Amino acid sequence: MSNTTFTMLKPDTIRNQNTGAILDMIIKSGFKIKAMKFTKMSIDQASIFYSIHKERPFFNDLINYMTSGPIVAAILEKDNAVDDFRKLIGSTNPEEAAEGTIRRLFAKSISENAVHGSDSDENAKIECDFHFSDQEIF
Ligand code: IDP
Ligand code: MG
Repeated sequence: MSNTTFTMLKPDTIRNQNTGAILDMIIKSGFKIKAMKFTKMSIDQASIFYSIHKERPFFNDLINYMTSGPIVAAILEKDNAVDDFRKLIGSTNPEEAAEGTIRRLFAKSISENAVHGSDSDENAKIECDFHFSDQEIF
């Protein structure tokens, strides 16, 4: 069991001015910030990041959305980080997300769903390495 996960506050979160409220929930839920940046993915970067979904019908929409504006990328630390963070964000579709979860509170649709959270320890490591160099992690 790893204690690290990776998140992105997606472009809708930044556009809707929910960055502070969501970061506050994350921190108050016991996650420590190990790395953080305000950045914007290129089409090429987003295509690599989401390459696991390249055959899905929503792939092009996903890449357009994730490159439509800046994001906040962060590495988070907590015991049981991957699973606890997935619980905090809730289901992919906000209509199915549990009460009080970030997606239930802030996401508008299954596509524009406010936040990303790694789905496994293995992918958390890949995603942290994709966005951060060793010197950017504290
Ligand atoms: P996750 O973010 O909850 O892990 P994934 O299945 O890994 O969900 O999908 C990655 C992202 O692709 C979602 O967060 C969402 O932005 C988008 N997405 C997933 N399923 C759909 C869909 O059915 N229609 C449109 N967009 C989707
Ligand atoms: Mg996923």
